[in-house]
Order: sequence, then structure tokens, then C-alpha cells
Amino acid sequence: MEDDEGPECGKPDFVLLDQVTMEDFMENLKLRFEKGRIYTYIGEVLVSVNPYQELPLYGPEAIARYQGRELYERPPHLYAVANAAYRAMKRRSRDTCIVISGESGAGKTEASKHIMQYIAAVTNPSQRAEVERVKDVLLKSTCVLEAFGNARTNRNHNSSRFGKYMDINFDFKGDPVGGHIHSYLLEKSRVLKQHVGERNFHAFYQVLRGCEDEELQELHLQRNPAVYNFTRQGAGLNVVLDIDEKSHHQAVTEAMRVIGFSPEEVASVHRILAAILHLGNIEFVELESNLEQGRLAVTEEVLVDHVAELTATPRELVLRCLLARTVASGGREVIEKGHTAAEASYARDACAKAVYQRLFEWVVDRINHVMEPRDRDPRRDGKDTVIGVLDIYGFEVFPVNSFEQFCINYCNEKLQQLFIQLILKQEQEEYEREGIAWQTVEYFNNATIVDLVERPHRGILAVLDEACSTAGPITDRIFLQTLDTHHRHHPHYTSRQLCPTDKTMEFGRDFRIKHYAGDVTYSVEGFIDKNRDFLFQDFKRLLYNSKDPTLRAMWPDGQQDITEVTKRPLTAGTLFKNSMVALVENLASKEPFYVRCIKPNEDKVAGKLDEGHCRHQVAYLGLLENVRVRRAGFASRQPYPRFLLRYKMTCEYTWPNHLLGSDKAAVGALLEQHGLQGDVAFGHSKLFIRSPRTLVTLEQSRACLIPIIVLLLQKAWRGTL
Ligand code: AOV
Ligand code: MG
Repeated sequence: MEDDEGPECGKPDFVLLDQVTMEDFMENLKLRFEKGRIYTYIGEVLVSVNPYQELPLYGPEAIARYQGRELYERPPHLYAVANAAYRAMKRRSRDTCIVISGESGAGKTEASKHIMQYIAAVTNPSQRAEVERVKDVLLKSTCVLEAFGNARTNRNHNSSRFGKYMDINFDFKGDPVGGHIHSYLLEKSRVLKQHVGERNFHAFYQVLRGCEDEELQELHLQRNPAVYNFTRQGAGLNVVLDIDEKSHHQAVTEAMRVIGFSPEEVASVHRILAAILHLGNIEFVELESNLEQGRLAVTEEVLVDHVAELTATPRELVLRCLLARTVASGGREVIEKGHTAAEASYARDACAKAVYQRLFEWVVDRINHVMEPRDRDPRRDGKDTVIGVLDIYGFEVFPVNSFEQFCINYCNEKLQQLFIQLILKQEQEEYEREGIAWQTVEYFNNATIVDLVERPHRGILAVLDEACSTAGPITDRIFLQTLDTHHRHHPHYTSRQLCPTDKTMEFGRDFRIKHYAGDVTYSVEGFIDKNRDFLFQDFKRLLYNSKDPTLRAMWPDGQQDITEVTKRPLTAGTLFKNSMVALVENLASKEPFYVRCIKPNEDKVAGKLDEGHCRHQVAYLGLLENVRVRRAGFASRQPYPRFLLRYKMTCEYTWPNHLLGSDKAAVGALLEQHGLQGDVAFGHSKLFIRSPRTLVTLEQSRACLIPIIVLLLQKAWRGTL
């Protein structure tokens, strides 16, 4: 460990704690946090605490200090993890991944950005133009995706409302030659509705407050977000104004330009956002007397004009889609059925959500298109090596939790499980590989919660799918009853019906899951609807027939005729589950590096570490168990050459060089001289050290000798003058 981190900063690795107790763990975490040391290792896992303030830890100088170094040579840092993943990938041609986890607001997205910056900074020394282009796109894509996929929530002002897994492809020189982003389930209900204190996606405010007057006029928009239903709820006006939307808007537009979005495409994106805002202000009235026109009308026809103009679709068709739907009534017969006001509002909302979702997905696709690797590595049959970076939405609990929180928290369960499996698996494999006996450490295995959600037939998602496929009216309440029947004895499931005395849940509305990270009460209201995720074919056709090529490209399924649309599409829940299973498989196939983020307090303030809150996270993240596994047998392990490099000065047989045949034998002689041979195990290529005290003893002995050696070297140097 580097010398600029003295003992007053605590232990840089939790495995060096004298005892593995929560108290000791917290004390070290707190001590380091107070000294501005937000990073600490558990072996190769990095624990990070969000400082909620700018610390002088990043930038080119810091990057240079970590470049090419081993993990333990410098104080713990994200750069060291990025470097380790990069070196593992480069040295062994192994695909690696960096999995960043932690609850909402813990610092995952910021961490992912630092990792990307590190990788961009240390690659492409020869400045190849294509690689520079790829790096630019990689870095700029974050800014664009955040505009469209992040929003202010009460837990985080820049909360990711989608999951992101990004692969960076490297050629044989170790330079990034491409990349690919997978996005997971955008929380699109936010387009319609935001809770008190929260906002819609940043992109809406950026257009409203950042576009020039002229463009705003063309979009028929007013600057004030309070004019639009979709941007006026949630946060008060003051909150809306406290972010510098104009400069963000400029940054996003510039980033889109660099990535390769054409000016026409950017203009289309603005028109689509504007159309969504106008759509949100359309209201319906039922006209009992006006039979000729149908029963329903919109209150402000000019809004329909705006939507039609901005989406480049015929006005009459827009109106028809809003007021009625076409249905195939047996065979090839098609009839038009008028909406009630409630149906029309529902259809309008479904359309607004879907348009936004398609826009988001199109943005991701466009970025992927320009990042597609062009020069494949011939040595790997055209396959590049890859570093994957996972930055997903963190575990979250709100006063009211719905389908989206259910999916987000399920995703976090899956990742926690992967952590458990990989950390155990990895350790076990290492011990086996090195021929060392191994002892198991007990974990809380959250497999049972994952099973509660995803088990075929009886799991919550399966029951929900069944409810969605039931013909005729089915209510969220019936869905809840079925859940109760299936899971009344499950240790991680309960509801008000099953626990009538618990007044924190509502009868017929709530169920609760005891997640690994805490209890969450979900309201079933809207579950069926959100899972079905239905949009009338009329809207799809309308948008597919748009004269705007960008918008049209987002709706390929709009070309189908209503009579052809018979197959029931997969539900949102099942699609999400499938994508999670694929994600976990993908991560498990790579060499993983972990960053475990901790949120220090609920108030988002600097310098405050709320002990209770952190303790809870340390517990549910399984960090203590992680330390125990790491130390189960052995606090430390080091390849023989590295060990010798550091400690050879402490033994006459090894200083300055040994003549003992092998490094392993030399290490044996060194330890014997110190009387420490009983505390270690000799693996094939590494030394395994059981107690941290051994390392401490060696460190002390080294520290005592350094001044003497320095003196000797100085003398020798003077002597040659
Ligand atoms: P998240 O990604 O983990 O939450 P973020 O990375 O967005 O959390 O971090 C939340 C906020 O904390 C940021 O906007 C910064 O203000 C601050 N922050 C985080 N890390 C640092 C750092 N290293 N240095 C300074 N400030 C930091 V979520 O996406 O909500 O799960 O869904
Ligand atoms: Mg985030």
C-alpha cells in the first residue's frame, strides 16, 4: 500500500481488521470516510461510500498514478479496479466485467463514469482516429442516456430509471474498438405521473428550458413546465428551476452531434418530446347529444393539430385514434368502436408512454449502431475481448411502491445472488486450483426470494401473467388473492389478509416482500395493466405511417394489419425476467470485479455518515460475510514473486537476491527465519497467509529496515562519487 495513506486513515482492506465484527467494520468505514478515504477493499472487491461532495480523487494525475499498477500498490480506488479489470482482460484475453451495486443514490452511476474515464484515458496511446471516435462515443453516450433515462426521485436527484449494461470491445492492442449497450426496463410510467418532490425524465425540462425561442415556437411549446400535465406534478416550480437545464440541453445536443445523430434526427427527437407534452394535455368530454360525431370529443382541438403536425401524421387519423379503436370481430371483419372518456384517457396515456419508450430505445439503438466494432481481432476469430460495466437501478423503497419497484428490487435480488455465487465460487476455485483445503462460510442465501418472484407456475410473475391472460375482467385484487393462496406460508411474503393486525398494509391492495435489503410493501394497483403493457394497434399504425422517417423507424410493428395481430405478446414482467436471466448468465461467464456502493445518509449531504443506515447496508450487502470468506482460511494471498519483492530485505537468504532454486522455496526460507511458517499455506503459485498479524509482523520488520537500507544505499552512492 502506498505511503500517503498512514495508519490514521484506518485499514485500506477490511480483511486486515483484527476481528470481523460489525463494530470493527463500521469503525474502520467511519474513520476512513472522515479522512476522505471513501474507498476500501475487501480483497479485490471495492467498497465505496458516496461522499456527496467533489473530492480531489479523480482526473489525469490520479489516473496516471494507477495506470499499470497492481491493485495493492496504491490506496484503494475505482481506478485500481478499472485497471485490474483492464489488465486481466489484456493479459489473459479474458472477458471481464465490473458489477456496480448498491441502493438508489449510493453512487453507482458516478462510479461507472469514473471507470469509463479511466479506460478512455489509458488506452490508445498511438491516437488512432477510429479508436478516438469510439472513445468519444463511449463517453458521450452517458450524457445522452442520462438525459432520456434519468430523473429526479426523492432518493436521488439523478436517479437512473433504466438498467444499463455496457460492453466495451477491445482489440488485441487493448484499445477500445466498439461497444454495445443493453438497456433494461425503463420506468416509463414516470412519463405520466410523478410523486411529490419528483420529476419527469430530464429530457422534457431540457427541451422546455433549453431550446431557443424560435424552436420552441415551432414546437408550439411554452417555456414553463407548469403548463403541461406531464411536467407540472411532483416537484414544485422552484425545484424544477434549480437545475441548469439550458447548459444540460447544450451538452446533450453537443453529445448527440459527436455521437453522430444528424441535425434532422435531433429535431425529430425534440418534436417527439413536444408531441408527448401536448398529448398529455388532451382531455376528453362525453357529448350525450351529439350522435353524429360520436359520443366523445377532445376539449382543445388545437392540441390535436399540434400532435399531428409534430408527428407528421394526418390530423383526422390522430383524432380517430384518440376517440376510437379498430377491432377485428371474427374472421377478417373490422369494426370501429368508440371509446368512453375513461378508455380514451387510458389509450392516450398508453400512447404517451409507448412513444417515450420507443424514443429511448431508438436512442440506445442509434448509439449502438455507431459503436458497432468495425475492426475485429483476427487472433480471436473475429471476436474481441470485452469489459462489461453494469450500472443498474438500485434497490428502492418509496411510500407507495408499484410494479416498477417490484421489477427493480427483483433485479437487485438477482444481482445479490450472483454476488453470493461468484464470490463463493471464485474463492473455492482458487483454493482448488492452488491445492489448498477450504472451509465454507455461512451466508444468507436470497435464492428463496428470487424463487418467490420467478418460479414457474406459482411465482409472483407467473401468477401475474396468468391474471393478465384471463379473458374477461380481472382485477388487481383477484391477483392479490391468488398470491395469498400460493404464498401464505412463504417466509418472505405477507399481506394484510395474511396478517390482519399489521396496519401498515392496506386490505385488498398491498402485499409485502421481505427483500434481502429490507421489507417493501407493494400496492397491486396497476400491476395487471403495467404487465400487459397494451397499446392499440391504431396508434402503432398511425406512427408507422408518419412522414417523419425517424419516428417511423421506431414503429416497425405498425405495419401489421389489425387482423394479423392475434398472437399475445410476452408481458412486461416476463420480458424483464428473461432479460435478467440472460444478464446474469452473461455476467457469470466473465471474470467479475465488484464495486459495492454505500449511501452514507438519506439527506444527500456531505460529511455525514449515518451509522444505522450504513450498518444496514453493510449487513444486507453481505460485506461481513465477504470479509469472512476472504479470511476463512486466509487474510491475504500473493504470488511468490510479488511477496519476495516486498519482503526479501527482511531475510539474509533472500536479500538482495536468493539462490534457492525457486521463489516458493525462497519464501519458505524467509518465513522460517521469522518463525511464521505455521501461519501460511503454500499454493502452487501463491502464498496464502492466514492471519493479518503475519502481514503486520512482516510489514513492521520491513519498516524497521527501510531507514537502515536507505542509509546503506546513500553511503554506497556517496562512495561511488
Ligand atoms: P446511483 O446511480 O447509485 O443511484 P448516483 O451515482 O447517481 O447514484 O449518485 C447520486 C449522487 O451522489 C450524484 O448525483 C452525486 O451528486 C453524488 N455522488 C455519487 N458518487 C460521488 C462521488 N464519487 N463523488 C462526488 N459525488 C458523488 V440510482 O441510479 O438512484 O440506483 O437508481
Ligand atoms: Mg444510477
